[in-house]
Amino acid sequence: MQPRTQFPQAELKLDVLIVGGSIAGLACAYALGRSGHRVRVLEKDNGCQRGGGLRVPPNLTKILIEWGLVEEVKKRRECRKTTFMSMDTGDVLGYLEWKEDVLKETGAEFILMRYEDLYQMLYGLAVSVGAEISYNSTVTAIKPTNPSPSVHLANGTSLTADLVIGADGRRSLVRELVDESKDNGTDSGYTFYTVIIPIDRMAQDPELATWAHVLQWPIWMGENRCALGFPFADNDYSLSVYWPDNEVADDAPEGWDVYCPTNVLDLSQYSDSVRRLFTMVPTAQRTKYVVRERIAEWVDRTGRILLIGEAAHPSLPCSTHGASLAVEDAEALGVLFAHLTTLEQIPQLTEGFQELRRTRCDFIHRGELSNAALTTMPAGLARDQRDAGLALSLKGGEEHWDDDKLRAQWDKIGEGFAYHAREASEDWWVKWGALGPASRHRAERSVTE
Ligand SMILES: Cc1cc2nc3c(=O)[nH]c(=O)nc-3n(C[C@H](O)[C@H](O)[C@H](O)COP(=O)(O)OP(=O)(O)OC[C@H]3O[C@@H](n4cnc5c(N)ncnc54)[C@H](O)[C@@H]3O)c2cc1C
Ligand SMILES: *[C@@H]1O[C@H](CO)[C@@H](O)[C@H](O)[C@H]1NC(C)=O
Ligand SMILES: *[C@@H]1O[C@H](CO)[C@@H](O)[C@H](O)[C@H]1NC(C)=O
Ligand SMILES: *[C@@H]1O[C@H](CO)[C@@H](O)[C@H](O)[C@H]1NC(C)=O
Ligand SMILES: *[C@H]1O[C@H](CO)[C@@H](O)[C@H](O)[C@H]1NC(C)=O
Repeated sequence: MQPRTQFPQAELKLDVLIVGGSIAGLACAYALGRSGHRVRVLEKDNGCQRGGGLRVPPNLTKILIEWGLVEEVKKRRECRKTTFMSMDTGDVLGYLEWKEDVLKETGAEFILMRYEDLYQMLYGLAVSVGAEISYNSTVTAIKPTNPSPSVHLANGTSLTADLVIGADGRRSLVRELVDESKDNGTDSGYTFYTVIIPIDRMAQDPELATWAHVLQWPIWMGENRCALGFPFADNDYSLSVYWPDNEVADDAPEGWDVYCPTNVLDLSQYSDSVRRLFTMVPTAQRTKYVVRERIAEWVDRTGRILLIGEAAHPSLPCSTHGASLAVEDAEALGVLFAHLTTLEQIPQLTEGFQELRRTRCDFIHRGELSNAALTTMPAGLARDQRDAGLALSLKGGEEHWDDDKLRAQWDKIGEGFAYHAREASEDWWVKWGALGPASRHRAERSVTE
């Protein structure tokens, strides 16, 4: 891989500690390290294999290409189409297809890949710019000590840095310090169960074989439940089902580290094909959906402790944009901190980061929630209208899909794909950053929110 080499170097180079070494943490380590900041990542797990498949939308593909990963990206599977099916009958209700010209406008392809592959690419980039990555390193406390914040580890060590970044995911510890509202979230009553199925096994089932190698992600839509599948590697197919959790009595925690057997779930309300697919493997990864109100602050009072990725804006599990928002955050932070000249500027830039990224993340999150609502509608007039809209797509493609509401819905998704994190961040810098550490950011934020 060939990372962009001629990246501008920051005049003032910082010591940065990043808590969490998943997608957000590794991307951020690269984005800051490439402009000369000295970065250390503290990750609690042991760095072994993890996760399943990811859908990588064009905006993320775009950043990966700019980061020099064009060959890696080209190897992946492109995906342009979604088929919508009824969970009750299995009938095809309609299609959504990203046409070549639409994707061209967004600047890159929609691709499918392993979570592990994205992780490895970002790891390679982070190490290439000198980031130090420590595994088996659980952070137990973060303190806004003066003059610079400190991080405490489970083994008793304390470290300080000019800037501490919380990239520690949905159950963020750093957030507990930064967000004074202390919102622990509300259980939505839903869980996502993900299974990874060997494609050669699917191929033995005549009906499932038709999905095994099709580069698209089918969605089965039922009442308060849905299922989404896609092939993401030569022999791996991902299926995630969205599940009303009150049917499984236990209190598993949130996160990607919970597993359960597939045969204890009552799949009677899922279509035959979803049921067969899901139970082809013995174990499912379980991710509980905990709803958090918009997290008020991503930056602590000192301006030196900052949240990014899912720690700042937890999304729906298995969302299309979880990984892309995390990498966009990293790109934005990297662009801003390449302009650093004084320590006093740090709070201005961290505040600026929040200002810049908040609107985008809110927009994407609202879109994802309404897509989820659209695919899990209960029977009734609204669902009939949805299905009638979808049915138009069966009659000759997207051009005929002119139901206003649905069209507007998917147009919004298209807009999301076109966003360019680096350009947006550079624009912000030109407009506000170059003015120096003025207090206008706090003032403006309280006016606009
Ligand atoms: C193991 C794992 C597997 C995943 N698999 C998938 C998948 O298959 N499909 C999908 O769509 N999404 C998956 N995700 C979610 C996906 O990574 C996120 O949606 C998105 O990429 C943004 O993540 P993030 O980096 O902000 O947070 P996360 O990916 O949640 O990462 C947070 C990181 O912080 C570490 N951490 C947390 N607390 C501490 C602490 N106190 N000290 C040190 N380290 C800490 C965690 O171990 C983790 O590595 C997975 C996440 C994880 C952690
Ligand atoms: C983490 O610790 C475990 C147990 O001590 C060890 O087996 C593993 O190799 C360590 N992993 C890393 C990446 O250091
Ligand atoms: C504690 O963990 C940190 C981070 O992995 C490491 O640098 C340090 O050497 C460890 N300290 C002890 C006493 O083991
Ligand atoms: C959140 O959880 C913590 C620790 O479990 C608890 O002390 C706190 O009161 C909770 N906050 C709210 C708002 O429920
Ligand atoms: C990805 O691009 C889409 C549309 O091109 C855009 O709407 C979305 O905001 C982008 N996402 C990020 C995280 O930049």
